[in-house]
This record gives sequence, C-alpha cells and structure tokens, in this order.
Amino acid sequence: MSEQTTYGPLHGGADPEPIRFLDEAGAYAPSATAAEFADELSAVGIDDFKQWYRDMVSTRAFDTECAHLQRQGQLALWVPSVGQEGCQVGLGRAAEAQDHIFPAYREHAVALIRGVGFLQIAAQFRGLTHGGWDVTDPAHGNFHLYTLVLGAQTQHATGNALGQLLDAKRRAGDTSMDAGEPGTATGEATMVFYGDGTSSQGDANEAMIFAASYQTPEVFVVQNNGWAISVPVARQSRTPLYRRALGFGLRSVQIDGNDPLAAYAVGRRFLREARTGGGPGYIEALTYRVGAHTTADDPTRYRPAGELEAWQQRDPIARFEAHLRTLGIDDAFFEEAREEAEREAKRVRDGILSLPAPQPGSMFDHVYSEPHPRIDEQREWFERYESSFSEGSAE
Ligand SMILES: Cc1ncc(C[n+]2csc(CCOP(=O)(O)OP(=O)(O)O)c2C)c(N)n1
Ligand SMILES: [Mg+2]
Repeated sequence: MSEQTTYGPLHGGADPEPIRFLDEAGAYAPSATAAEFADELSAVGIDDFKQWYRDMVSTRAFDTECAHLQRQGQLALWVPSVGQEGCQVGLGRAAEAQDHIFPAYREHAVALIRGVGFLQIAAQFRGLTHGGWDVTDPAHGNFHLYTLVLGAQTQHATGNALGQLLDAKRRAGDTSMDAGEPGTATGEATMVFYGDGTSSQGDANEAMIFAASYQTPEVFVVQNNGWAISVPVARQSRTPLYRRALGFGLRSVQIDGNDPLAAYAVGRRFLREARTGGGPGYIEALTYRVGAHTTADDPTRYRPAGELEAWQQRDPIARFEAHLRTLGIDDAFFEEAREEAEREAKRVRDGILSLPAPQPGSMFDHVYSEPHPRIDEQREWFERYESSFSEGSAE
C-alpha cells in the first residue's frame, strides 16, 4: 500500500485521505474527506447497524463453512470474501431494490442482501447449476450472475445502465435510440463490482468510456484488496486506482473499504446521483483479501511477511463490533448474531449435501428463451450419446 501514495506527487499533489467514519479501533472519527457524505447516515438507525453486523457475521460463517466443504471434496472450488465484508455490506445496503448489481465472484455479502440464498451460491461452486441463482430468474433480486471472466461484468453493467437510460427516455416519449443529452433521471441505477487486477482489463476501461460518454446511471466499485492472485496492486498501477477514473471523466473517490459506514454513505450518494441524472461514479474501496485467492491458491508463497497480520488488525467485523459497543449494544446481541450465523452455515452444509445432481441434458434448457432447432439437434444427439452407455445398448 505504501508504494501507492508515494506516486501521488507525480500527478500534482498528495492524495487526500480515504473517506472513513470509523477509525481502526471503531471510534467515530470521520476523516476530513468524509464530511460531505455525513448526511447520508442521518437516516440510519441502530436496527440498521444490527442488521449490517448480522450480514457480516453470517457471510463470514458461510464463507468458512464453504472453505471446509471444498477441502472435504464437496465443492469444486471456493472463493473466499473474508476481510471484504465491510465494503460489501455497506454498498449492498446502500442500493435500492430497483437497482441492478453485477458482481464478480466474491461478493457473497451483497448476494445475501439481495435475497440470493447462501445455498444457491454454494450450489454453483458444487457444479449443480450452469449459472444463475434460480432457474426461472437468473438475476434474482436484480443481482446478476457471478462472472469469472475478469471484467466482462463491467460491459454487462454498462449495457444495462445504457438500457436504463433509454427506457427512461422512452417513458418520457423519446423513442430514438440516441442516449442524447446527459441529465436524464432513470429512477434506477446499476452498480458493478470488480477487483484491482481487473481494473487493468480492456473491458473495464471500455466500460468507463461508454459510461462517461453516455452518462449512464452507474456506479463502478473496485474492491482494491491488494492482490490479483499473486500480483500486487503496485505492479498493476503506478497511480491510485481512483485517479484512473478521474481521467475518464467520472467522479471518483477512495474509501476505507473496511468501514461499512463509509461504503454505505458514499454508495448511497453515488447511486442517488446516478438515478437522478448525475451520471456515473467510481468508488475505490481499500480493503484486503485475508484468505487465499481461491482454495486453489497458496498466498504464503508470495505475500510479504507481516502484511496479513497488519490487515487482520483492521478486520471490518471487529471494528464495527467495537463501534456498536460504543453505542451501547451488549454481549447478548453479538452472541446471538454469531450463533445464528453458525446455524445458517450448518443449514448450508446439510442442504448442499442433499441437493440432487442436475440432469446432464439440462444444459440445453436455458441457452435460448425459446426453442431453437440447433439446440434441439444437439440435445437429441446428446440423449443418444448418453443412452449408448446404458446396459444392453447396441451402440
Ligand atoms: C479474462 C481473464 N483473465 C484471467 C483470469 C484469471 N484470473 C482469475 S482471478 C484473477 C485475478 C483477479 O484479481 P482482482 O481483479 O484484483 O480480483 P480479486 O480476485 O482480487 O477479487 C485472474 C488473473 C480470468 N478469470 N479472466
Ligand atoms: Mg484484487
């Protein structure tokens, strides 16, 4: 991280402090940069905070359970989100129901908030679905598919946001396909999540150009978790990532990604501006991938000594818990929240082991929404091929 800020002067001055409301010990100590976002928190009450805490501990317990399931051979792969729950919960809770969210592959807390069940996520990593959360609704809760092709979701998101813009113009009686002048209120926005490494992909950069050109109702969220597998962020960018977005003409800020209050306040402001015709924004959330990249990775082979331990001190759950204690919330709440999270994780374990394997032929079911002769032909071939293995088959 320290390499990043030393590049600031190359670009005409030091970077401002990241936006944060909570310091690392959980005390309410807003940075100077947070002041203009403080009113976004005025409607958030203690019950909301309790819900955010439950979101975080539930996600962590689920995540830990899935890592175990993978090690026991029950999931093909697991992609942990440990350490990133703070920004995910703040941003997930900042979105309105009508907003659309395009995730990468480790936004489990956001999925939970949008009503995607943990079992549905685990089923995908067990290879029980061909993608999507629900056969009849692949974008359950307006939460779109997990995307492993880095950056593809930025294109999908910008296309979706462009559609939101054109729909709004159509509702207002303008049927041209021209996105026209900026400033159209859409009433809904699109938020897309990706990582520091993905910010180097052509797709992500093209998506920003289109977003800026057409002033799409969109919020780009880069979770800068320090690493793209074994490549550190300092290798990916000679400048802090949020500064890249400024070059595309997007309003762009850097937040403390382990502070859910900062994520919520900035997310809420940027989403509202996007919905009301203010165009796209970009949020760089500084966080850390505490676990391995996936269960197929061994971070001890490339991380410098001490880095993990330093970030564990900034754990978003511990920090938020410390904050809630300053507000008078006591042990009973935290214990109950953790116990419920454990019960939920156990329900995922029990549930995943009893889910039926899919019929192999179901891969043809959702290629197109309507019947298609090519697909029918392939399905028939596949059925013949499958039956050739049955006993007594002449083939
Ligand atoms: C187009 C493409 N290139 C390469 C990969 C292999 N790959 C998977 S994850 C990853 C690193 C992504 O890092 P980052 O964007 O920082 O996200 P993080 O995993 O840290 O959340 C790479 C290179 C891929 N999935 N897709
Ligand atoms: Mg990363």
